[in-house]
Amino acid sequence: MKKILLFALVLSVLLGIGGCGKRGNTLYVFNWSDYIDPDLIKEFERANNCKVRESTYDSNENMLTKVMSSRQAYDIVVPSGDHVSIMQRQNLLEPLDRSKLKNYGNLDPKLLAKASSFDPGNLYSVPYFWGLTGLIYNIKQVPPDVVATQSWSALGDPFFEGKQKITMLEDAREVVGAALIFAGFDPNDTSPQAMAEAEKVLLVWDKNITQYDSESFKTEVANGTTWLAQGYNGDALQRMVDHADLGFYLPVEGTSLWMDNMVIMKSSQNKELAYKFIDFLLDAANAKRNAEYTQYPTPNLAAYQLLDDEIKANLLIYPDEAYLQKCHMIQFIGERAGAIDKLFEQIRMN
Ligand code: N2P
Repeated sequence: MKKILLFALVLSVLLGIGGCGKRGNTLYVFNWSDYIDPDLIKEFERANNCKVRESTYDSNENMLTKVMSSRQAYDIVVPSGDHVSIMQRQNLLEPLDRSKLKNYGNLDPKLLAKASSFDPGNLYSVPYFWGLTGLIYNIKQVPPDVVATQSWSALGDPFFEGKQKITMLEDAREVVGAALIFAGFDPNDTSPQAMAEAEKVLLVWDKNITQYDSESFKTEVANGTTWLAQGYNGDALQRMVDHADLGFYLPVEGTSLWMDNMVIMKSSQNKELAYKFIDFLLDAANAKRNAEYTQYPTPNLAAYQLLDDEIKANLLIYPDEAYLQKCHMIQFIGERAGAIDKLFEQIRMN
């Protein structure tokens, strides 16, 4: 009997099961696609003698469904602000011990104050990137006059009639939000009047939309399958590096503004390593590299200061104050989000 126990013990040590075993060496990160410099992950793995397993998602809705249904215990997830509130209310998030994040002070206090709107006191979340949503197009396919005014109205331009060459994001808050802004409302407004006006706009746009999808535009606008698409600014700018035929603008009427945030899941099996990972990404030099790779605006002030002037002056990444005044943060609106979801479903099913 003793021999069997000893054998089991040796085996479990060899297989790395138990106390400081395999799980202690693997960090499960669930992140948006194209949202981290892969070299940073490799460096973190080397420095901490661990493995980072990253899975990706392309919408908050898909992320939440997976988090709720999967048996996989993720350590770190990167929800947008409204979803930080949703997840916190479902008791999914670990309150953060800031003493474990020595680089926390690198974050911009102004953006932390903004983040307080969805996470009061910044207790559960660490801003990762923020950004804006706009329109990306193929300049060979879309005539200049369609995009000359840089308006959301391009989505309903008669040029696209019967062509089925536009996609919008698979994101109720973004799609209905764009229609609300175009109709002169705040994207957080769910009043019957706002919903009715948004519906009118969406019925026009929808005639030209082939699908509501957050991934396909990344390859299809460049290869000409899609001509115009709603997309997040960093995703669009990443594609423009290799493709001269792409254009992107932030619509003149204004747009939605969001912030995505690192959270540690309450169910995380590896919180110590999770803190190390977050702190590694908060390091100024690392956050700078990550911002250069993703092309999203960084909430890390120390990293921002290290960026080249050319990036800091890029108005598609860091718009000026006048434009930001026209942008609206996608807020947590509780049950009212139901009206937006319903309208989105109705439009995309019709
Ligand atoms: C990254 C998209 C993240 C922005 N591909 C959406 N909040």
